[in-house]
Amino acid sequence: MTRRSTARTTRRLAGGVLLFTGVLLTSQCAPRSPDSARANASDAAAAAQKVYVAPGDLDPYYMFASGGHSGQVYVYGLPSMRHITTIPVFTPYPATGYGFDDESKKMLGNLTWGDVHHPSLSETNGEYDGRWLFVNEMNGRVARIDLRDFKTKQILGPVPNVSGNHGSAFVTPNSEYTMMASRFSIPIPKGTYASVDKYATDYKGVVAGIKIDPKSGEMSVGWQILTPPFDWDLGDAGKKASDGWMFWSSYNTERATGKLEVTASQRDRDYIAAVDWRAAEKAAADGKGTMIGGVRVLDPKAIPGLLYLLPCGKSPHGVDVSPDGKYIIGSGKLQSVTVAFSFDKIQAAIKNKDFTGDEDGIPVLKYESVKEAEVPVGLGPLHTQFGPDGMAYTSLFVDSAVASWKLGQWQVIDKIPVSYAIGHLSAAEGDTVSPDGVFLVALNKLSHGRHLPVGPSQPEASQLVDISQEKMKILTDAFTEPEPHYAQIIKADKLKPVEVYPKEENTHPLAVWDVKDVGVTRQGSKVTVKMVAVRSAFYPQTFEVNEGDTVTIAITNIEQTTDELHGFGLLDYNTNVVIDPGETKTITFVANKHGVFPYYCTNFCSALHQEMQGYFTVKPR
Ligand code: RUQ
Ligand code: CUA
Repeated sequence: MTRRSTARTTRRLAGGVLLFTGVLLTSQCAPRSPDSARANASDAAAAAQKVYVAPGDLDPYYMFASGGHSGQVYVYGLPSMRHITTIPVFTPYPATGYGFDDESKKMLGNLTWGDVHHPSLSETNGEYDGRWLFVNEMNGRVARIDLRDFKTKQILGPVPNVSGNHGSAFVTPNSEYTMMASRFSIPIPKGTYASVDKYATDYKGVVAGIKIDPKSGEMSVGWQILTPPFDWDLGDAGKKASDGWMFWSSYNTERATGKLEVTASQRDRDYIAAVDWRAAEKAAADGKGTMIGGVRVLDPKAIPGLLYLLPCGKSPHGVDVSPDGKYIIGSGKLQSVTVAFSFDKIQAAIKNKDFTGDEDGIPVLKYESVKEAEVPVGLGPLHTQFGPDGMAYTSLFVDSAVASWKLGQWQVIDKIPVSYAIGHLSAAEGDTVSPDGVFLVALNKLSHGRHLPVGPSQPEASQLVDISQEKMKILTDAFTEPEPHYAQIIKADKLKPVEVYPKEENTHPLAVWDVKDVGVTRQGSKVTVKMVAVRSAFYPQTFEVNEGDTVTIAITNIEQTTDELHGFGLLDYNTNVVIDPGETKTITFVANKHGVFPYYCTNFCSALHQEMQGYFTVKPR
């Protein structure tokens, strides 16, 4: 450690970062003997080797990390932790022209922000199959990214009745559904007014199944289940033993308003909901429930067997199903234990009506009857991920650490401090029925200057942890923009992305593949420009319209060579699109300013890239 960073750390400690002082003082400020310095150096060398991917070599894993309120998804290679690309989803992104062309603009609708939380890879038999990535966002939407080309293909929503879609986008083991849940209950359908004083009675929560077409991945609204006004937090789909069930954690089962920190912390226990989604699917298919906001909404009071509540420590956050599907892990986020609920015991309790009461007619199961074990992981357990052989890893926000433990033994095996304040964690293939172990990434909320200073707005820290041995080890630090709530890590060889769009697949009605077919056509005040982009020119190089015309420019990049992208930046008209090899994109706008407007290629493509330019002229009215 350099003197400068030691001084910084000390200042910061004096400034009151007390949570982590124990760790910092022992590991960073104690005097070092020459022996321990040597040991540290060889430790560092061993760690460096584990993350080093030689030039030209490829990482064996992809990590897809949520970009939080940036609205994007970030793609990393592991173990190098190199940021490879950004997939724009809910936010315009000039780097790829996303949100500027007609097709992506239409997908975004009127919203130009989203808060992406939980990426969920499509699955077949509980294994990531490398076809699609689903991501939720808080404005009641879910998106599908096609992993064939790493592009957003569909944004569904805002889905009616769902307000604050946090408990999403968890996919079921054969990608039957991606799930949704309301974090903020409201009177439904959306648009209904009721004073906040009526929160406990007139506001409703909703948990919902979004159907996925098995061939195309196209999503459509399935069914919704009406719930009391709890705040639904996170979810996970049952698998193997518990396939067909879905679990969501909740807070504010007090149904309180005001300062929730206080008002929603009165009870010792909140709940995990256990939803029989196959029963919900059947009830909806049988025409049960009522249409609210255009969606079939099922009332669990009227349709018994859909939904049960498991008492869980106060204000739980994550809920995670073990790879064999036998255990559901969750806990109060201020507890010092995490709890394994047994799926078998849940089923037995349901059968025996082992209930302690109900919430609006929804049965509450007896804690003692469904609890398998309490594992003393440490303070502030949030999320659990899994490795092979029953290994489990729980993030501890308050302790700022990861605890490893074993299913069935319920004992902590190891604990490792992270820097700092971990939220989620993600293990290689960690949500599948056969996790890989090997690596885990701690997705920390704070970075506290473990990087070059960049002003008050600091990145988040992600740390790669070696979990191949019983003793965990931090290998490297990486930083991200806001904010990786969750990530999933998939074996790289499961993905086979295309490098160009084959010409034969381009069915765009305005595509042209030969420069002799380009040109301008007019129908009244509607002007259509068919354009070709190819090294190193646009065809046509100039075109003219009249002020007030509606102009559609369809640009086809006729390259069939890897990496040969062209951009089309049109000055003063707020337009920039990037067209991949073999792709056609359209831009439509009204030529509401007369004059001469240069356009040029924004994506460096060849030695004569700078010459790739033209003029758009608009004749005054
Ligand atoms: S949540 S840590 Cu969506 Cu855990 Cu952020
Ligand atoms: Cu085409 Cu630069």
